[in-house]
Amino acid sequence: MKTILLTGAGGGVGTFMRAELKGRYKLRLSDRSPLAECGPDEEFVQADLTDMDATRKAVAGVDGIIHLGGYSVEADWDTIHTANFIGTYNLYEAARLEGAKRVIFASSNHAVGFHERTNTIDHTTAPRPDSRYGLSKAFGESLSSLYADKYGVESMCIRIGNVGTEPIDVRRMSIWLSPRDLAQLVCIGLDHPDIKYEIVYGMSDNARSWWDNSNATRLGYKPQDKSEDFAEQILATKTSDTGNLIGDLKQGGDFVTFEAVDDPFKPGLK
Ligand code: 15L
Repeated sequence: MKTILLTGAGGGVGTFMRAELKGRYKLRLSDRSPLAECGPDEEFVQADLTDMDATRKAVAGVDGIIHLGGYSVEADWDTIHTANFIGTYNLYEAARLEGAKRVIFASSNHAVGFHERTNTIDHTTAPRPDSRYGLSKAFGESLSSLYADKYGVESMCIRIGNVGTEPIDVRRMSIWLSPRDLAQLVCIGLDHPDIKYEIVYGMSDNARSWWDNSNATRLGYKPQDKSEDFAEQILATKTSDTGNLIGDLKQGGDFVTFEAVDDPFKPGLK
């Protein structure tokens, strides 16, 4: 069994991944705070990814890394810079120094959130971040590309939509990702023999998607869950997600308008 480091193991998505990947890999869990307990084939290494020595110790001897650690929504610059820019840089640098071959980078839909929902975008679409958080994910994608080209650290960047047991609103019907479909993508990223640097979208089989996920399909991804199964219940209660025109128009929803909208028709937002 491969030994895989899971950063951000104590978070919501990390908790889903522990359950989904059980028995498939030996998991080395890391987080800033201690975890309650480890299961069979799990070990815990406490690490703050802003501390390079601690990060190297967490990475030493693993075959691959699932990098979920960091701040997962919009925040002030200091928070995003520390957790997502410095943390992700240290992680990649530790992977290079310790010889970890493959990294799964949890990118986000917010790296491309300024695209309109009517635009179908794919893995070749350049970032169009909707927030400092989205910018940090675009940075992570570029960092992955640099480390693949220059140092041979291979990466799959997953532009994750919204992970949960079911989609929670109209926008999430387009970007929903079930835990087992995320696990399938992660396993492809870790085990596919021919990955150097890839971008895929982290979504289930969503009929209302605005993403062309043919790159994931090419790599063997066959999502098992469909957001349409929840359509009736969601559409019965919700039509707008954000309560404003621009947020409902853009893929990133209210990350786009957060801090930006006094006047939703501001030219910069169009
Ligand atoms: C993300 O990237 C966030 O980590 C998550 O908390 C959600 O806000 C999600 O995007 C989303 O767009 O729904």
